[in-house]
Amino acid sequence: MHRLLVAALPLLIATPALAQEISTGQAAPTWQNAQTKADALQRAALIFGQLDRNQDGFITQDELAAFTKTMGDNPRMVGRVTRMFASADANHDGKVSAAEAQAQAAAAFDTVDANHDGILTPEERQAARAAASGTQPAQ
Ligand SMILES: [Ca+2]
Ligand SMILES: [Ca+2]
Repeated sequence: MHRLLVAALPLLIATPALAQEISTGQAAPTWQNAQTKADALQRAALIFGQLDRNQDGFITQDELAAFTKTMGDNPRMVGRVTRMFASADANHDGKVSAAEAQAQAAAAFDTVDANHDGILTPEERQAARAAASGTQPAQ
């Protein structure tokens, strides 16, 4: 039942503050800061290291499940993470390598960086977040 869930990788949202943002729709303070591509890749590497618990160079389904559980398995967050993992797992072997993680982070950065100036502004982040969520919490 958690086939998709366990194949998820939160390359851009794996810090608690950012996960909180995803789950609540509220911007975390760190999310407001402009970010360069180098920052994005560095953060992706750090996140990868945290998620790769056994340090084998791959984020596996079990490791991902452990992360989402830590984050409370919020359905919206899990759903977004699942989509990110699916796009990161370029060779579809069910796990994400460090290289795949870096490529995903770079691609995600370029997607959010609407004017391609190498900096993510709060406005660009907000636009990307709105586009990614698709649904707003309007009960
Ligand atoms: Ca691993
Ligand atoms: Ca892979």
